[in-house]
Amino acid sequence: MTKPNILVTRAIFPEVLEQLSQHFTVESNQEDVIMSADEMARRLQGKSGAFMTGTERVDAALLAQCPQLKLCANMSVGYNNFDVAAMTAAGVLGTNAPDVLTETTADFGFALLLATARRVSESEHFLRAGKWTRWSYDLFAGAEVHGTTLGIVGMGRIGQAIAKRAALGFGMRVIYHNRSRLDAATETSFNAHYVSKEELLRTADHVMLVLPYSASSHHTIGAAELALMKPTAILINLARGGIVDDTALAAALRDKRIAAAGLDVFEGEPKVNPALLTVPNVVLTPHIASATIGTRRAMAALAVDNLIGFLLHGKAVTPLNPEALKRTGV
Ligand code: 8YV
Repeated sequence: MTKPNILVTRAIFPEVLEQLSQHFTVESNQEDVIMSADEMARRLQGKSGAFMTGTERVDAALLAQCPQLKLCANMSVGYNNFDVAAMTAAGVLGTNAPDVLTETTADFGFALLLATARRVSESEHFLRAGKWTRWSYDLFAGAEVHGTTLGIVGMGRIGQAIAKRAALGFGMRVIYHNRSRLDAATETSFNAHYVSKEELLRTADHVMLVLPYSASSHHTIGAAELALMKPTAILINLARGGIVDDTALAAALRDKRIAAAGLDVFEGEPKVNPALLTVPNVVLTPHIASATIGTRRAMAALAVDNLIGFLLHGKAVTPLNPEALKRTGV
């Protein structure tokens, strides 16, 4: 039997390519060149599957040029890089990588919250610059994390893993806002209280954003929402650029309308709004919330399982749009 052809759009662990090569004829991109849409369409010719990451866009224009394509396996839980409706219309299945990154990403939520509240980056720069000459009572005195109220916007798998850490590890009061309310038993397990977005913003000491990006979550936090937050509050964005209006946030940080922010994702990343680079009360990281070697291996393994499962056995592990298959009769 001839092996199906697939494209791996970005550099990946060599052993992942090796495993894929046992089952597929693989065109890879270990040089990690970021492809234009035209280049990707060209390299997808004759491919029935693609191993992708959150940095590649799949839309109607691309799909129209790739009639053989059957599966796009995203090594990412978020899939706002996929136009799922266009994929369904074209009979192309999408898969994502849920669950395997939940705990690691929740850990990073606390890494960012603690680094921001306790001014880790700012104080380290001060020390490295040779400015530390003596102890003083308020040297880099920051904000408390334990025992405070954490507001979580988006209470999916990662939101719940954060809530568990907050309640059980840091003795925090957890309030949350989500499209749907959790069942009572789950709420009780981390003593979480469902509130409106406005109440959350007004009452939380720290706000963590872990909701998926879509047209309806665009600028969930803008100038009006920032104005509701306490002047002592810290905002953490682990979700996606575009959920926060970065221009409004930079102004709020500059004017101390909120105390600080910890950001792992940015509008238009990898570009970062220059105004955010000039304010000291922000901790900035380059979209690394899921970046441990173990978790990245697990995310890649799930994308591989989806490619093998679907292209060789007709069954994906984590399909996003199974209705796409009705169109192709796969
Ligand atoms: C990925 C992420 O690193 O899974 C997600 O949704 O944001 C990150 O874990 C990124 O999308 C690259 O695929």
